[in-house]
Amino acid sequence: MTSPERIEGHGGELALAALRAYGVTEMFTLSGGHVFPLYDAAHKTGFPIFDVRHEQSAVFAAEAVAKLQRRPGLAVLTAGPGVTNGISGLTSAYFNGSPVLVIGGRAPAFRWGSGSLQEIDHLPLVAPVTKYAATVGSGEEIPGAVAAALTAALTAHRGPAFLDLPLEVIFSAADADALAAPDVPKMEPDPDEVARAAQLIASAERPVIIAGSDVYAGGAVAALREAAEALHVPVFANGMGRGALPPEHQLAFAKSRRTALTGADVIVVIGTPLDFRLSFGDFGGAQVVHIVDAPTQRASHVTPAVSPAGDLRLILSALADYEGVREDHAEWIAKLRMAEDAAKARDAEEMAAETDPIRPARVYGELRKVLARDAVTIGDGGDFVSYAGKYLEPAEPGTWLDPGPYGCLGTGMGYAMGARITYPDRQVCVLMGDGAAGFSLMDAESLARQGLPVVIVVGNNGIWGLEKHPMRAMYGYDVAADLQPELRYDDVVKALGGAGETVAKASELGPALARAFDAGVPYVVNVLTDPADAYPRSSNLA
Ligand SMILES: Cc1ncc(C[n+]2csc(CCOP(=O)(O)OP(=O)(O)O)c2C)c(N)n1
Ligand SMILES: [Mg+2]
Repeated sequence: MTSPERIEGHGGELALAALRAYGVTEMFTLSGGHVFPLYDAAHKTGFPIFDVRHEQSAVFAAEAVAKLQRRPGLAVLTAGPGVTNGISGLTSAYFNGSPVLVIGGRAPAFRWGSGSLQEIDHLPLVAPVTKYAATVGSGEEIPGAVAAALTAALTAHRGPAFLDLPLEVIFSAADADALAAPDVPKMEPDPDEVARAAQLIASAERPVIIAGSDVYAGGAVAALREAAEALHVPVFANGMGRGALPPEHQLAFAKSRRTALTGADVIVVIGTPLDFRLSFGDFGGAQVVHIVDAPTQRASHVTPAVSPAGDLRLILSALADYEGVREDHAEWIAKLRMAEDAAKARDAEEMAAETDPIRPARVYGELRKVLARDAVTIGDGGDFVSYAGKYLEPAEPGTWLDPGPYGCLGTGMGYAMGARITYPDRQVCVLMGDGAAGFSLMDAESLARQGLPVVIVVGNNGIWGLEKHPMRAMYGYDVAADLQPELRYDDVVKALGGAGETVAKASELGPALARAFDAGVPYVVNVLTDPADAYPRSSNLA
């Protein structure tokens, strides 16, 4: 019997009831006996289970729903190797501030040390890459442990959490207090710091905003727009912040970043770290305002002029309400617009270029013609994905998924699964290097078997391009950088229950993409691209 206040059942049932209370609506998993009770609980109550061929895909899928839907994503992994295979996914979620919960099975506690199958203490392995990690000691502690893990995961700065349930805890019956809906604390910023930031931005001559993933994660997209409009500041974006301002907005910029960062006198970085993607926060003479969603996110390697910390919506709304004197920055905005338009014209030429072999730019030129405004695009690869970042222009926030600063290859199929489940009716398109394909393409089987169609455009240059070109530049030769040329990744996916085709001529790209989006199954457009083409970058190490 289960009352609204008390809940009875085996450990899997107690856990699932608590997870539901926190808004978890599906699990991603790969089978293992240690976690059967969670499947039993799900099966009996119609809770969706999606299964994969490698645990990393389960965690990446959980991360995708967490990133896109801004609620917890759940991966259930079996004891030992199931959990260790999920660690790159957990680490990516840690770097990305994604509220992912991994529940692991665990060898029985009562005979710990006797050599049970897959007996290993997961906590020391996952502790450095989670916000919360614990072993649940008894059935009645399960709801409280789920609440603690998910509250930690959902509290800014967000991030992953881990729980493992020893065999006897997950299989035994118990009763426990049922959970109410979560109460996630919001941090109020220091008003003086916010006022100082507003004043700096308003009185700057050439300010720039760079908005990152936490702006989307914190539900602060509308507040960002209001702040930018109120203070007349051009906006660039990275990660999930891309598309925060629609591309046609007069303050939305993407391609004039270098002009902006070298010319600005105040650079406002919001909801993203001052890491390698942003010159480690050192922009020459410009003053930096770093707005973060928690004090832990303040940089320790540079000292910004001011760094307000707290709920981003509150901070950005306060900036929008600033009542002091402000510059209109019109000249600066006009200058950036000129640079932006010139860069756009160059890009348009590259995206239309008729070359043989095909250059990646053309792939994106053709893709842009068929992508809907709300399409979800996912990057998993090296140079091919750098080009995606350059040429694709997300029009809505929360539609672009890249691996983030951890830069882990292999997110593709897991992210695609999470995106397809989030948006059953939208286009979902993975841009995948041929090297990256090796990490997760087997999970095209999981997508095909579970009726989850996605389009996979493989940039097939036959090399680990982002490594081969830099190695040649550095040493004059390269090793361990070649792949089989012209490999038929489309045939691989056909064999796995999907479909696809290989494209060698630019003129064939458009029709192939149209077929792919109509296919209704996982579909590979395997594009043979020019191996000589290298993405131009200032630092070639990745
Ligand atoms: C898990 C993992 N292993 C290795 C790397 C190093 N790495 C970064 S980019 C890259 C090459 C990717 O090649 P491919 O996916 O074919 O894309 P291309 O650069 O050829 O377009 C490698 C090996 C990484 N980022 N992640
Ligand atoms: Mg490649």
